Amino acid sequence: MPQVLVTREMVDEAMQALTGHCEVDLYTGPPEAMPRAEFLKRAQDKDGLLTMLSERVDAELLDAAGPRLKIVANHAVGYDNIDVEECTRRGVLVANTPDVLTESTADLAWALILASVRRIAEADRFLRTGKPWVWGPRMMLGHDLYGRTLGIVGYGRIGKATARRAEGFGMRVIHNSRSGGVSFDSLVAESDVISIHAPLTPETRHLFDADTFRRMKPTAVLVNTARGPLVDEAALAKALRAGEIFAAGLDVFEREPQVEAALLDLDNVTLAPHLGSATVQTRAAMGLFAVRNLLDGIAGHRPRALVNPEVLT
Ligand code: 8YV
Repeated sequence: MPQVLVTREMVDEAMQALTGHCEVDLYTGPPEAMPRAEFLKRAQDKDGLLTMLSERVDAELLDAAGPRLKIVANHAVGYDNIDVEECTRRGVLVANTPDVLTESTADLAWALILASVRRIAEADRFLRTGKPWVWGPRMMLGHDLYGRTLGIVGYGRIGKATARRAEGFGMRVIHNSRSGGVSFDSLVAESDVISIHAPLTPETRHLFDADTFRRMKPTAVLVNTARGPLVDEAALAKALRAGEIFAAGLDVFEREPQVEAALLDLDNVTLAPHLGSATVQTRAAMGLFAVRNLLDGIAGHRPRALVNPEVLT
């Protein structure tokens, strides 16, 4: 039977789909991600790896895994944790799970947009203090969405799904991406809400830095459900504290699972622990997709979502 390593327990349907097809080495250690040394050790002699966002698959890991390895199936649409070029050079397939998480991630972007403009997390925290309060017309004012501009950075599947939802809120939408739309500078200057949906690449790292925040409207909000390092978190904390922008909603962080300490004291940021695709329906679909990719790759078939088709040619 083929040997596979699963780096974190998936939902039941997905775990059951592996049963009978391969021998599973499942990491069930403490809730943190698998320590690197453990990953290097347990990857050895596996036919396939089923990985999550923070397991780095690079030359060192591929050396440790050895020549049996046929596929790395990532339980995510993003694969910035994988050195795809190195996998390709060694004939190792890389697969991801696109499409199935598009709508749930767009929903979470909107949850953070609404929480940011209407101060939902702050309001909830306030009431839980038990402090006395009297309703007043100046209390916890947020901003309208209707008639204002949503700027989408990265106009792929999730960016488009987020844009579609804007119609219901009566917003104007602009976007910026590698293939078109308005310039990044115009988007930053014109948007009342900016939602990030671009992949993490050397070009997009710290796309949002101190200089970008200075060019945003002081009433604007920034939401990131893509990858943490697109935003300079320390600079964001400063901008939020100084009132250079109104609020932010973050589902992803620069050094996950750590959150920049300076953000934790701020009331105008809403935080979530990377929950973009965290719904019962989506996680079942993602898990089954990743398992299908893994088993196909091991059996010598073309996985449905293959990132490096060059390996097969
Ligand atoms: C994953 C994600 O749940 O798909 C992605 O790229 O960020 C999330 O949907 C996470 O990466 C776990 O691997």
